[in-house]
Amino acid sequence: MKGAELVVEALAAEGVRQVYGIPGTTIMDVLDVFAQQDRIRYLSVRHEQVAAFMADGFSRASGEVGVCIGSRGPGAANMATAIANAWDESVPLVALVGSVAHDIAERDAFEEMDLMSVFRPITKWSVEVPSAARIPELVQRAVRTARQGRPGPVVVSLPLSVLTADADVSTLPVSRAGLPRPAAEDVARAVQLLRGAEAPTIVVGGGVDGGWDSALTELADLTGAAVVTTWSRKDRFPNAHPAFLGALGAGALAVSDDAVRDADVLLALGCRFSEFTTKRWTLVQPRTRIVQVDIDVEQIGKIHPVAVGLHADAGLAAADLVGALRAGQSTPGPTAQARAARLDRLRAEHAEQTTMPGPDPATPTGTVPSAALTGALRTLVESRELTLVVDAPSTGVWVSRFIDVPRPGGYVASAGGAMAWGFPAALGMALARPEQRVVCLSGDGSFWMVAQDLETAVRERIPVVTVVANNSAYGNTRDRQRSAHGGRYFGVFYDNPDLAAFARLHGAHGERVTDAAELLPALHRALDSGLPAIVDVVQGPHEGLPPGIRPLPPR
Ligand SMILES: Cc1ncc(C[n+]2csc(CCOP(=O)(O)OP(=O)(O)O)c2C)c(N)n1
Ligand SMILES: [Mg+2]
Repeated sequence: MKGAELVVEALAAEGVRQVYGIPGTTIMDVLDVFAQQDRIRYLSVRHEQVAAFMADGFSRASGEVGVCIGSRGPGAANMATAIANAWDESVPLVALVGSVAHDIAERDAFEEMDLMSVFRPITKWSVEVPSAARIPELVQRAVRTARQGRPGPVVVSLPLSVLTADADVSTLPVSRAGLPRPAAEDVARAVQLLRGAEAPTIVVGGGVDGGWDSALTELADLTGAAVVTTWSRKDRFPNAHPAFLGALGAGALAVSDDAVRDADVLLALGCRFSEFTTKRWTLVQPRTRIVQVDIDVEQIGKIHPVAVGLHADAGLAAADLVGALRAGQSTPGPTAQARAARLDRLRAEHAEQTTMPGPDPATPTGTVPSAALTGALRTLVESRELTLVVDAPSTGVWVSRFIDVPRPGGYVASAGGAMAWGFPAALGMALARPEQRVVCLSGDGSFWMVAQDLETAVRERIPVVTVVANNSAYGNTRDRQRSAHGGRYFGVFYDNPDLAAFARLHGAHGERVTDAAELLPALHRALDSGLPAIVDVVQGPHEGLPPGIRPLPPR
């Protein structure tokens, strides 16, 4: 077989169903093979960054590895932001990138780039395939590496000379390793600490999957712990559970932070104690004894010294902790009473802090305040089964505080920080699970970084509804000028065209909303259209500030 055929065979052998990409000289042989088969659906997009973000979304929604492809040099480099974001967020994806033929390498050939040096610092693994005969081994290993252990992105560089060469090899049997269980003695030590805790708190992180496994809630019930999630991971624990106190990180409720600050024992499940989650590493107190569970042993004790480390998959560790807690003695009465009293107090504070404030009376007429946007989205997710994808708009803080995730898979947010992740990731999620409706909330600044791919959504019939919080501003950074530069606004405001008209121009459904009362009906119409849709939510230029914060007058 030719190298290009082996690439497609290797992907198919690993169960890859879809690949997103943009053509270029160095990968045309692979495209030619895609054209002649129907096991893998190839979708052509309009920017390589979008291809990689779509692969990210596909991966998050399917639990499989997302795959994207781009040509050498600039095509590959265009994927870098999305790959770095996947690296930050432990998302398994494989990016295939073309590169110059071996026989002309190291001469500054056209678009030649040292791709390994570009990608190594932002991937779990980057590899250049040296010969056609090694394609099955290295491409299949790329898929396995992306998925196994702590997941992450892998870049595979495919020189043109390798893709056009012949090799007499076939694909390899698929091999998978099971997930690691914690050592029994570590579980016993953890249980001993948890049994004696008067103020236990569980921090649920991205290492916990979004299936709301009953072991998690049982763990909360058996330990009497308060439960919070890390930043952007509010979907990892049933929000209606009585121990649940919200997500940490940007815009966290005071009570979520307090539950960590006052903990005597902290059980961290698949959490890397990131800068935002920990308020720049000030939240966890030195006296708190930590039980840390992580699939990546390097994470254990990296930020905070731990009393007990469990090197394990978070779900299996939760199940084993539940088993050991059930089998052991029960917690002494006075300790159990102290926990219950603490949880009652925290719950009361939580109820108070999650009451949404009314719209700011200073909201300019003809615009929609964040409170109304959040309220409409809340009603929508409560009344229709859909996935709400939240990009990086300032309104993300409102969503995190005031919208409870109603069901597993009901909410997906990015913690990597890259603007523009939302719309393409939502496309990948809808492709992974066509039966699931997907609504993306994006900022206008973020949406415009990837808006050209509305054409892809229409052409490929991907009916994602994108709600654009249109404040004609880089709101998040405008807020920095408010808080740190005395309201000297510079480089943060711009003008937008009518986004509903932009949508209709593409054959998508468009709604433009200038009055809060119109929003919910517009959202329903957009979903019912069955088309890709944009809901342009017109906001004032200072909209998106966290609840209770007022803009400063411009200087
Ligand atoms: C790719 C990228 N560029 C720049 C930034 C810095 N940044 C963070 S938020 C933000 C503004 C976001 O504006 P918008 O999407 O309109 O959302 P808003 O805050 O206005 O709701 C910027 C520029 C970033 N996070 N990612
Ligand atoms: Mg904006």
